[in-house]
Amino acid sequence: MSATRFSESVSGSIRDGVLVVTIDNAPVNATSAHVRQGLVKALDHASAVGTVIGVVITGAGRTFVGGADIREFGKPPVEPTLPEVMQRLENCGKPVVAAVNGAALGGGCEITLACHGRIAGEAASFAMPEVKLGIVPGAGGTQRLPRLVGTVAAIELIGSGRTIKPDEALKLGLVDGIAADHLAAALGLVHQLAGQPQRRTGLLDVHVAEPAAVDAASKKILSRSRGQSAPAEAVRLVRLASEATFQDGLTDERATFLRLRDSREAAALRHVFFAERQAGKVDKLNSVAPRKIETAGIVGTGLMGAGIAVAALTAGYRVIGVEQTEDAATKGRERIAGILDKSVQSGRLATTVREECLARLAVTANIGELATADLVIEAVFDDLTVKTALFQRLDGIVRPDAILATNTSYLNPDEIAAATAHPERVVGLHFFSPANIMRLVEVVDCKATAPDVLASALAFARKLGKLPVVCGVTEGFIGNRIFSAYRREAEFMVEDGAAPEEIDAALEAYGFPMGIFTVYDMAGLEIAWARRKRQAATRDPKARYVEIADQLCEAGRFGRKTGKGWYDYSSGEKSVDPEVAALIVAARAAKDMSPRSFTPGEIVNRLLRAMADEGTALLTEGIAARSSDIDLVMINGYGFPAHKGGPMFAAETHKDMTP
Ligand code: 3H9
Repeated sequence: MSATRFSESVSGSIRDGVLVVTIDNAPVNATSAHVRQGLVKALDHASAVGTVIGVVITGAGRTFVGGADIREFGKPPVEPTLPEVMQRLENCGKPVVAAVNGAALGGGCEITLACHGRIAGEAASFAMPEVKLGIVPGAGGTQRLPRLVGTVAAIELIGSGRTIKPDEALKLGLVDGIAADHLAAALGLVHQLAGQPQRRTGLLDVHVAEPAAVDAASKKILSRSRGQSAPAEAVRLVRLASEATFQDGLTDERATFLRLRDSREAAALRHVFFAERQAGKVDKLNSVAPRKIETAGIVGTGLMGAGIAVAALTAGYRVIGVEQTEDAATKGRERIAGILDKSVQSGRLATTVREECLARLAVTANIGELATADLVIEAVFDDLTVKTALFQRLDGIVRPDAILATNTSYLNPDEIAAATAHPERVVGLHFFSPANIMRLVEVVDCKATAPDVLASALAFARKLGKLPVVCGVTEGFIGNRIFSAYRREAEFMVEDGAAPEEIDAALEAYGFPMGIFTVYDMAGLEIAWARRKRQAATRDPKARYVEIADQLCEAGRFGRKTGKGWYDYSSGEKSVDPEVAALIVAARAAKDMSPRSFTPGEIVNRLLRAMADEGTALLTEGIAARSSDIDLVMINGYGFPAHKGGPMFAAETHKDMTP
């Protein structure tokens, strides 16, 4: 029978007496208004045609259904709503089975829950990622999932947004079966269910788990949610499923969903979602093909180089690590193997993948082996003389079409490029430590970088699973330049009267995992001190300069590793140090400054303003292409809370940026 079109994105055809409904709404089959309308029409059709015994729902392409259409959030509602579609599905008089061909996310997973049966294809996956968007499932997910998988698993899945594969879904009871031919299996299940009372998920009892297990699962989610409200609401709603009627649970869920959808937190997380999809897109590269990269050379296998090597190996690249001596090469290989081992222990890497990675790794003291590399990344000591000498040497070793990347944090990559015979093949790849874990990579488009070199660096970073953000050349690139402004402002405030611990507490209450002075102590104070000393001769003598950090360094207080910094760690715990307080008092007195008090709101406002102002300067100078890129850098590299959207988002959307 020919296909029937129920809406522009939903069509159906009859197979073995079953209406097979396909949702085809590129790119991810989101449940936009025409999908919802088409589904209802398809169900009406199946109910009306006597020869149809049931319905199978599937998705076109790689995705089953990617969830609600996030672009519709904030727009006037269009009927039918997704919860209404779910009611229609669940109450359909004929069996409806989901044939899950790909990702069933959020509202997509909720569609499967409202069906009377679920068959997973081998490429299927399931997740309720709503909390990552600052919302809770809003189409019955919090009430139906615990009825299928139990309260504990539902808390864990909805509270974390974690994606699961078919085998775990089967174990949990989320699906009835896994089949290579999911469509045929779903048709078989419809035939099995036809003529029997419908298996309505909403009518099932929630399996009552041990209260201690429910409490432990809830606590785990809440402990990770750092000031966000969606995970706590998700946990509350799942727990409600075993306490209230199905209808009351649905009503509460809907009200909570609508309230959260319109919250600042959800707006911020939606901004981050779309910002991530924009990142690394460069207009001038639209028709530029990247070069083929199969082998990555990494010069320097210290902490940073080893982390980059692990990221490249696990992404499938062949890696040649280069050290200065055989002994250092052996140590480098051990360091890389050690990181792979840790990944295996933590369950992030399969043992077989570790073996494959090691088989693709060579670490050598012979730099000549880089002749076969398609891309060479230097991760050596951050010193201009060292780096320019290395790049000049690489000129004579690598192939003419090989790309050279510098991982410098603060040096000028244009100066490094200028020292080579072919500056057009030089690009910056600024990784963050630990490079195998941190998602952010600043891809530096240098003065002479060729477009296909930039495109290749972006493609390489993406293949590593990183979030690449393009930036121009400036001291510290996007992140460290904003971080410097942030730190400078924090130090101004200390001089003005705020204690470091007050500033840290205000930042932590806002959502940063750590306040700036705690971060400063963790990273070590000596690197920034050395840089300040280098810059002393060129500093504007009229510009405000706070000497407290220098005085801490002069007293040997380099941070956590020396037991003392802005705080005292000699007891093993961080504590406020009266010596630092005295030093601050003396520094204020030396400048004749009388301290004033600050509220936490004032502290956060002033720091966010400093970050946003520096961000605006980066945009004006053309260093950053879009303000959302700046937000991503600060969120993914510097602990800015994602649920606040980043400093630029905070500044653009709220004049008062108090917590
Ligand atoms: C929800 O369901 C609420 C319900 O409980 C209740 C409702 C009442 N909507 O990521 P990609 C776009 S909340 C609109 O690069 P991939 C995306 O912007 C939703 N657009 O592809 C991009 O556009 P562009 C819960 C969406 O293959 C393009 O699709 N669902 C949506 O790497 C390709 O995206 C989620 O949170 C959407 N839902 O990954 C799932 N999703 O090309 C969110 C994507 O213009 N989505 N777009 O930049 C994902 O996780 C990934 O997109 C997915 C595909 C895994 C699906």
